Amino acid sequence: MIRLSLIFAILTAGPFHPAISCEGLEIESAWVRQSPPGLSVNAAYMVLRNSGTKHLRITEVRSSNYESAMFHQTVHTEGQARMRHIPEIELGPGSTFRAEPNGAHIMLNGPKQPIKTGKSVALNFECQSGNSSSILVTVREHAQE
Ligand SMILES: [Cu+2]
Repeated sequence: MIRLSLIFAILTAGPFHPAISCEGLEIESAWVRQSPPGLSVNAAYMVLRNSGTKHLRITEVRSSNYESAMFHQTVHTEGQARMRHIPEIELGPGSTFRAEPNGAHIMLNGPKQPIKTGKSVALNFECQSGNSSSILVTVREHAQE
């Protein structure tokens, strides 16, 4: 119960109140990294956790601020960093998926408006259950401590 109330406190601390409706899905530490000028992609990072008792599958991610969005995994092969598309995120009960710099991320392609530090980006996660969870994520230069 302590953990749940803590998460509630974090979610309600910001100016926006995210509506979370994928059963059991908790989203923490979400941020979008500001890209260097001229680059038309951004990466979003966060921790996705299944706090429920059922298997959770995220089948799609979208953003109304971008032409397209998808889960990516950075893979290092032969001294090169490549990005691989992750079609689905599977979360068993109690398990966590971390999207962090140099690892997994949500690739956001083709911003519809200029994306600047301090702005909010909308992300929508669709789950296999047919429900979806929406959050607003702030654009930052670095992860928040
Ligand atoms: Cu990517």
